[in-house]
Amino acid sequence: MMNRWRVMKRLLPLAAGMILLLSACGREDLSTLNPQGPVAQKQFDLMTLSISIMALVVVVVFAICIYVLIRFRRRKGDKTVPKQVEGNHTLEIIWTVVPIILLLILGVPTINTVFGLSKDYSKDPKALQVTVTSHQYWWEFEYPEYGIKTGQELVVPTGKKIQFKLASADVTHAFWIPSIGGKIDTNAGTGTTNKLYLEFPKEGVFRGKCAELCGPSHSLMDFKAKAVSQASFDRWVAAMKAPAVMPEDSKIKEAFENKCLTCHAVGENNAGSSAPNLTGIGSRQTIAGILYNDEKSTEENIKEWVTDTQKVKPGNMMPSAKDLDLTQEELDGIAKYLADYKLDY
Ligand SMILES: [Cu+2]
Repeated sequence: MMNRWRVMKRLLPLAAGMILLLSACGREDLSTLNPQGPVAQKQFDLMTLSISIMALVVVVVFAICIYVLIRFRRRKGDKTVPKQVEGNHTLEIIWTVVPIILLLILGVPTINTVFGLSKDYSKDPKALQVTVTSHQYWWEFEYPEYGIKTGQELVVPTGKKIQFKLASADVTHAFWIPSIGGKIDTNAGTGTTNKLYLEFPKEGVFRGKCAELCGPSHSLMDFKAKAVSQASFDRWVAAMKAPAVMPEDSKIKEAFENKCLTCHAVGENNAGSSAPNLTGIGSRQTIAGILYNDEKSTEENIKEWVTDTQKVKPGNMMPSAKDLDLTQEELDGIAKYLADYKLDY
């Protein structure tokens, strides 16, 4: 007994550590159990309903089972064969009708919700349209009504239906913001656009994930959904559409144009879309979706990322500084310029 307690005591810190780890240490919530919008709420309600029904069935079945095991067990010295029964109409009706009722209670709201959540708001003038393109391993968000594109951080106004049209540029990924709703596959190839609508009633930053194994950096394919007021969203759109801010230093500007803007884009120059649009990258919460700018400075994170992109996200398409022939001076200059490239909204 003493021994067992000692082992338990030793395991306690490990258990506590696991709980901390599983609760993601206070970063944005990745849980579907804490819904932050009506879509996630409906999905959560369905989970609650189905788990309650299942729990009820388990409790009733186990109670009957345990009762029968105890009440009708063979007692000492009892050699008689139990009475053989076959076909009890009352029982048969009960165990046919009860599951049918339970399935109806489960099925009707499920079908209702599934069809309700697949409503298409792409023709609704009050809804905001966003085109999502997934890439190994980043997310592109295009706002066709405004002619702007951004990467990794989706900015949306609160209190509006956001209608997403989703597809992939390479392999199958899946778009998922656990506390807001989802998930839905983004498929590669033409004509395989999926649709999903979400709502963000509260302002805040919500973490999104790729939910389809898509390669070595699948688990690092994070994005953010930032819900802001309509006024703030309008300011963001205006700032995104403003002329691009370029590096002041001519040498840095040249390096940035020749080595970064071949794939990336800034400001109204939306040509490059093989890599994330960098407009206002200094205002984003992370670099490369996973390097948090409140842990290290944005500048340090950009340098860490560009110095060895494969170390940060194995298998991604972004070349590292040495492949781009970036000198230390150019890297420092570009990192500083990008970190200072903030949007006011
Ligand atoms: Cu993915």
